[in-house]
Formats: sequence, structure tokens, C-alpha cells
Amino acid sequence: MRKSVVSAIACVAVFGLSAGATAAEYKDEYTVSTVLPTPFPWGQAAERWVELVDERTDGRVNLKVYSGAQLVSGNQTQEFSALRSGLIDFAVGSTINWSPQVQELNLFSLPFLMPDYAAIDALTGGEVGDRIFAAIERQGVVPLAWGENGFRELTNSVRPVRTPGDVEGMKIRVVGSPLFQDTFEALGANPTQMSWADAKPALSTGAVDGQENPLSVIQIAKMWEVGQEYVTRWHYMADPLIFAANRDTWESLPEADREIIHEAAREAGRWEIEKSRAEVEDRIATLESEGMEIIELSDSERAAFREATASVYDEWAPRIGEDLVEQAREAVAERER
Ligand code: X2X
Repeated sequence: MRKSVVSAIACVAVFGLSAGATAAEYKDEYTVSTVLPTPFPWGQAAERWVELVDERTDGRVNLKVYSGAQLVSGNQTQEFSALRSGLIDFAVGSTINWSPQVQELNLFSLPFLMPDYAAIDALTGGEVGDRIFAAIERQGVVPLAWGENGFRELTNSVRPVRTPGDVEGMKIRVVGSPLFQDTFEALGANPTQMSWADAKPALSTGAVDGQENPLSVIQIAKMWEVGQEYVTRWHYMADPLIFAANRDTWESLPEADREIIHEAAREAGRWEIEKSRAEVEDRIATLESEGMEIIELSDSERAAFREATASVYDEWAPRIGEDLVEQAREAVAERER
């Protein structure tokens, strides 16, 4: 035994230097988890990242997208834990899906906090965004860049929704997030938490009457095919996407590659945000041509939903951090438009 220890030390002494000086050891493949694949903007963001990294590292860093949260058997709210533990190397994830592990991410789910794109940008691009990234780091994951799933709108198969009273008693599929449960309960609806994988089947059998997702998702997933007739554009919240890395994977990579991956994530994120915002009008036209009725709310109609969900702030601001919520409100109020 002693001899083997000695020879091991000798090996390190002989080969240690050269091993350190040669190229880092790369995995054959690094996994990138997403929920939605291409052609959803979310999947496109991840694919763009993969392409840029491939090009700029001359194939040294081989990222591969696994969509449908398949690396966590479709349990999208487990994605962050898997990213932290190393089961997943990289991810482009929604703030909603990671909020059970990172309380601060619930900020973006607060109803009617962000009225427009400028408000989202004021948060993600400012000190609030830095604080959110710091919270993710504290949870053991390396945040790299922002993307966007989009303003989430309400669809249903029952009736046009213009007032909180219209959603009363409606069975609504929501993501597995306790805050969403509270928002829809505050409206008098009957929310059911389920993964994206279960959402369309539940809509098509009529197990639920409605759901909420960005227009891109409503269109690409062809929600009209599962009986969804009405879309209410209430813009009650928008979920940013976050590009991130497992910490050990990140630290195993040479500094130069980390820089490339980081910059590629920023570029892919910016590209996807711009593109998905630019596509909204076309999406609406498609939904209309497929026979969906689009309900636009007036300011006062939207205010009625805001008032009906105000209790969510009382419940959630302490968990998110009162000062973070306050800082976010100020950043939104002072945003440049
Ligand atoms: O499950 C959803 O609704 C989705 C696809 O938008 C998210 O992953 C947050």
C-alpha cells in the first residue's frame, strides 16, 4: 500500500506538470436543458447558443439541447436542482420553473408588476437583475444571461374573459408554482398545477378549461386544436429565461472557453428577446385566422384584475424579500420608455 502511494506521488510529480499544461479535459457532450424545443423562441435561444459556442470553440465545447425537461423526466420544476447537482451541465430555464428553489425568482411572477417590455428590461438589465443573479449564485448555479419566454396571456374554452368574474370557477392549468396557485385562487378560479407535458392532454380532454402562456407558445402549440377559443391579453406577468451553468462544469472549463460561452449566451439571449418581441403581431394574426377570439383589455379592465390579485403581494413580498420587491417597483416606475 505504501508503495502504491509513493508511486502515485511519483506519477503526479512526473506527469502533473504536463497534464496541467495540456488542454483541459472536455466531456464529449454537455447537456443543455430546456422545456420548449424549437421552433418555440425558447428552444431557438438554446440552439443559437449551441451553434455560437460550437463555432467559436471550434467544436471543443459540444453542447446539446435536451428539451421537454426530459433530463428530469418532464418535471420542469426540478430542473434547477438537477442543474445544481450536476445532473445537467447547462440550462436555459424559465424563472417560473426555478422559483421553487430560488425564492427571489418569484418576483417576476408577481401579477401586474411589469406593464411592458421596458419594465422587464429595467429589472433584468438593472440592479434588480444583478441581485437575482447573485441569489442564483448563492444557490450554487452560475447565471450567464437573460432571455425571454414572454408576456403570459390567458386562454380558455368557455367564454371571453374581460373581468375577474369571468374566470370564476374556471379550471385553469398553471405551472407547478405556489404563487400561480395563489394568483388564480385570488381571482376565484380553480387552478391545477401540472407540467407542460400534461397541459395539452388536460386541455384536450376538458380536464381543464384554460391555461396561460405567451402568444408564441399559444400559437406554436396550436392551442385552438385543443378547444382553446378565447385569448385575453392581460399581460399579467412575463417570465424571463436564464442561461446558466452547473458550477463544477463551469469551473472545469478553461477561462477562454468560459468567456466564449458567456458571451454566446448573452448574444443568443439578446437575439431571442428581440426576435420574439418582433413576432408578436404575426402571432396574433395567426391566432385570429385560426378562429381564436382575441380580447384586448382597457386600462380600467386590467386594473380590476390587478386589484383582485393584490393579496398575492402581501403573501409573497416577504418571501421574495420586501426590499427587492420595493426596488423592482421603483425601477419599473423610473423606467425609460
Ligand atoms: O409550462 C409552461 O407553461 C411553460 C412552457 O411556459 C414553462 O415552462 C414556464
